[in-house]
Amino acid sequence: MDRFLGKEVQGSLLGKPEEQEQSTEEGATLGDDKGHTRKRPRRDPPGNAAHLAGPSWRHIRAEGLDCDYTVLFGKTEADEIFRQLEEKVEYFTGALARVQVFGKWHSVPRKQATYGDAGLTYTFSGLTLSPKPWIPVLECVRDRVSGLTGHTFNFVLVNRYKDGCDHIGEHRDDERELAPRSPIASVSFGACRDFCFRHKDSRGKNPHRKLEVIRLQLAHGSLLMMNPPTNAHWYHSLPVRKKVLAPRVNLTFRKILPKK
Ligand SMILES: O=C(O)CCC(=O)C(=O)O
Repeated sequence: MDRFLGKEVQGSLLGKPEEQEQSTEEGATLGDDKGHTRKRPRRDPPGNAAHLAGPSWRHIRAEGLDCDYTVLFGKTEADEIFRQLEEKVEYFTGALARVQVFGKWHSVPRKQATYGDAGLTYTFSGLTLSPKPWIPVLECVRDRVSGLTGHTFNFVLVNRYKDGCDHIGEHRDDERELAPRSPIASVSFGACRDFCFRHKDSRGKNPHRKLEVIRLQLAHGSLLMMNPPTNAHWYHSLPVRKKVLAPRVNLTFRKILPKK
C-alpha cells in the first residue's frame, strides 16, 4: 500500500460541478445528493435484498469506470459519527506520517490511520504493518456499508484532512494485497470536498488520449462505491481547495487478502 504515499496532484482541476448525471466517454461531473434518477445499484449483490429499501443511488459510468454514489447517513447521524471519529481515531505519527519523494522526506499532507481484522498485514512505506483492531465507530460504518451493498470488508484506511490545504495526490488503489474484483467503499464525513478521477491514458503533459476528468463532490455522510475495474483504469485524487476551512475524515473500506 505504498500508494498511500501517492504522488501529489498534478495541477488543480477547476470548475464548479453541475448537478447532473452523465455516463459518457467524455467524462461526468456530479453534484451532491440532489436529483437522483435511479433507485438502486446496477450490480445487485446476489442473495441480499437490503438495497431494495435503501437510499437512492447515482451511477457514474465512463470507459472502465464504474462507481455508485449515495448519501448513506443523514445529518444528525453523520455529525455524531464525525464527532466519534474525531475523538477515537489514532493517527500515524513519526516516520509513518512522512513520505519520501525523489529521495527527500516530506510530511504527508493529511493524517492517516489503518484499522482491520486481527492477523492481517499490509505493506506501508516499505514496512510490513498490522492494522489497529476495529473500534466501534468504524465497525458501525463498515456494517452499514456491508448491509446496504452486500460486500464485506476487513480493513479501513482513514484519511483526515484538517482543511482544504490537506489533500491526496493522483493514485490508484491497485495494490496486490487488495482482493481482486472487490469494490472499495469510500465514506466521507465533515467538509464536502471535490474528488476527481483521471483516466490513466489522459495523464501527463502529452497524453495520448483526452478523456475528461470526472469530478464529484463527496458530501458529509456520503458513500462512493468504486467498483472494479475503476482502479485499473482511473487515478483518483482529492485536490487542494484553499477555500475549504473545515476538516474532513474519509474512510476507505477494503478487502485485503490474508498473506499465505
Ligand atoms: O479522501 C478521499 O476521499 C480519498 C482517499 C483516497 O484516495 C484513498 O484512500 O485511496
